[in-house]
Amino acid sequence: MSTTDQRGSAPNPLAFGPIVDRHPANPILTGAEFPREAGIVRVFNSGAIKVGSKYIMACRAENRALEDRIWIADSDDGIQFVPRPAPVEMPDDPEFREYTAGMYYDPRITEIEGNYYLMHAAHSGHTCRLSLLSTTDFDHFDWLGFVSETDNRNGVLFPERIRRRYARLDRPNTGSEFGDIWVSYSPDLIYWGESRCVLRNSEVHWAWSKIGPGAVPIRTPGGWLNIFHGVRTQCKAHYVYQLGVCLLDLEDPSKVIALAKEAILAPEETYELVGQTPSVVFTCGAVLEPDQSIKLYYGGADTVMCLATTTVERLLYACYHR
Ligand code: M1P
Repeated sequence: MSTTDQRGSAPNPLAFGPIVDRHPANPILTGAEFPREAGIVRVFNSGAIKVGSKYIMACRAENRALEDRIWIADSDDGIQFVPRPAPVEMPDDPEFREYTAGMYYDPRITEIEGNYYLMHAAHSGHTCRLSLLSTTDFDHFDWLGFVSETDNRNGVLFPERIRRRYARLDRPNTGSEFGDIWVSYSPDLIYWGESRCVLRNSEVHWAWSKIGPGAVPIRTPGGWLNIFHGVRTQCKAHYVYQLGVCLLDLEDPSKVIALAKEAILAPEETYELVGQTPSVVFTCGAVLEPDQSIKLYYGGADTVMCLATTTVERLLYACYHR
């Protein structure tokens, strides 16, 4: 793919235009659309998947007490989502209750071999670890347990086994590895190891504070497209969250094949700049359509849910040329 056509005249639009387009209906979902009695005031950082012809969103829905709910919303077109009457019933397990005290968030939905898994952050005081739910119907959910030590966040499962093992990306929060994206493997989704660093935040020049995995990786013939978030501290004053993309080796995702130099989405619209946390775009889900277009769902300012569209071709172009 070059920046000009074969005659060397017309510029390639991929070289200059946006890599993703915001949907004109943004924000596509707000707290006001949830049942009033639930007191939901924000919805953001929600996972999404397409099942048959329907779209399912696992919302991070938050009330004024900063209690999060994982709340399923349904859509026929991937744009207008309708929250169900009640949130997902979380595990009635003392270990889960005591650890999280109502703070579980940023669910990513991955389908693997006919089962749907929601990997999410579980918060306790100042630490956070990964937890895993499974479902076959999005009505009943089983809790498989905590699946990381503290302190880890932004876990996302690959949609297929890699070299016969389950694989995930995540982001250790503490220690010398703080702020980098890692890959780990598991024989059973519970016990994880063989961890390797994939991408260091120091390699992403617009995200010098930290980075983290975002949407479920998208398989392409040339590698896994990994849409991630990257954070910089602006004027020592506040964080700015943007989205980036890289391409990972299909058989060994610790190898980065290509990394876009530019962010693909930066907070610029009011609903991304103003809200509970200013200047945040943060993704937990993307849907690949049969025509290779992609619906990229993202939270705006930790307050509302938004949609952007792109294509596999545009993301690959960004990885190699932007
Ligand atoms: O407030 C911005 C984001 O902060 C955290 O991101 P990270 O995991 O990179 O530290 C998360 O709490 C995320 O939900 C939130 O949007």
